[in-house]
Amino acid sequence: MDVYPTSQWPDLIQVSIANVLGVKNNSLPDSGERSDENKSTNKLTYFNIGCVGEPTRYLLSYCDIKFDDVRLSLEEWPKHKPNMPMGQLPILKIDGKTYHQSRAIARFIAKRSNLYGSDEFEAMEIDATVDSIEDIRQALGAYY
Ligand SMILES: N[C@@H](CCC(=O)N[C@@H](CS)C(=O)NCC(=O)O)C(=O)O
Repeated sequence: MDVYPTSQWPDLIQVSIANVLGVKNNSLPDSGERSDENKSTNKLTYFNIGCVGEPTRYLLSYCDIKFDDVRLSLEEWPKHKPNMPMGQLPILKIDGKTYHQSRAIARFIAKRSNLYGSDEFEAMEIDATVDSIEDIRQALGAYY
């Protein structure tokens, strides 16, 4: 396994973003496959920050999937926390059913929108890119 020194992280982030954009250019979403999402009531609940909720907001917007963008304040969070899966956000409600874990949600949307590669190998590369970004995000979190 490659171990990248921290000095290379900005380059890695750029490569990761380029990979994601490359995937996007190779398989633009087909609006016919998104009719379910557009008809249903999708509600994404997260805090008013980017962090792990923003990729899902971005994906839903990019794929023209309508959704309610609910942003809880830190003051109202304690009353919601006990009712959340794992006591955390984000959650995505689709037709009244609650789904959680940001990357599981993002992968679901990507699969439904033909943004998850053309075969299992491309999907693995996409997974690796997402997991690398998560590794970097967690490492950077140590500084905040
Ligand atoms: N693995 C989870 C992590 C979710 C997570 O860490 N959520 C944080 C906000 S970034 C949270 O809900 N914090 C409030 C709390 O734990 O009380 C995911 O990716 O969805």
